[in-house]
Amino acid sequence: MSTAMECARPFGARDYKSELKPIWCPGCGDFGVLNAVYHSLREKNYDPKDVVLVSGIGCSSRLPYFVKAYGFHSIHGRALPIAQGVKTANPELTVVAVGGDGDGLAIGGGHFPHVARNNVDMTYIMFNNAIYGMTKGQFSPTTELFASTKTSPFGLTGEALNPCALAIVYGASFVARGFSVKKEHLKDLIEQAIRHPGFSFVEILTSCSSFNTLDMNVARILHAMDYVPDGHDVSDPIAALKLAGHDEKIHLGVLRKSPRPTLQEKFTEIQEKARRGKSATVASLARQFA
Ligand SMILES: Cc1ncc(C[n+]2csc(CCOP(=O)(O)OP(=O)(O)O)c2C)c(N)n1
Ligand SMILES: [Mg+2]
Repeated sequence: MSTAMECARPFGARDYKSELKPIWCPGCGDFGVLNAVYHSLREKNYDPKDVVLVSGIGCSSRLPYFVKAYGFHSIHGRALPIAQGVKTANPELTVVAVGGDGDGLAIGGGHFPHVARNNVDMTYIMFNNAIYGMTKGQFSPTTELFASTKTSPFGLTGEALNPCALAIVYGASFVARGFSVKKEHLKDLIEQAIRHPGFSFVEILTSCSSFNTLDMNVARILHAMDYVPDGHDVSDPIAALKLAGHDEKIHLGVLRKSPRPTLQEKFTEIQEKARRGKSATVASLARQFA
């Protein structure tokens, strides 16, 4: 379970800042996300030595460089299996995977359902700028239909995927959507996601000031955004899907929460069953066939 470790002193947001200065473009939404990450770690006084950030490749995936904690800037699309490995090897760590819409839904799209169904106790923050930012403006799986980009000069024919709807269908036990300019709200969502025992997914709508001048920009989101209504039942997957995939509004907030045994708890249960002789362990199978 993700717990803030007991530590000698309270940490300030500065304690999570590394010596490296972000090299994102002026006006990039990723600065807002980074700031929210610092403040969410400070909120529950996580000791930097107990935190691991794992990323793929992309502008957003550079985030671990700018946080004073353990970090692994890995391979395009492979943050999730690496993060699952880190958590499995040392369940005491607070593991946060970060990356872009391209990283997580194109090349890495095959990993997402599996960490969700395993309910690995970690947080996955997806920066959704609806474009491949780092490689300068190719469409991504979340780019709007008919958008003209470097790789769809006459208009994109694929319809945009909805990351939160996918997370809900994949069975993620916590699903939320934030917006990079709503810093206090975003900080609160990330903090809740890290504290949630199980796989937490946070989609963060963000902007690419250099290569996404498409529909999915700050002005459009500001116009369409709304907060999850007060009476929303996070335990109801259909209600969560309806909000996640709403035609006109972009709902920000916690869409879904469904506590279930984590991967670690399931391991323990299997070991316990084996100890009580209630499951087919390798040894018992060997005896059966001896
Ligand atoms: C195996 C592999 N294929 C392709 C690339 C090239 N590449 C680097 S980043 C990237 C896309 C980044 O887009 P996204 O994940 O949305 O991140 P952003 O830069 O928008 O934050 C691609 C295709 C790569 N580095 N490795
Ligand atoms: Mg992107």
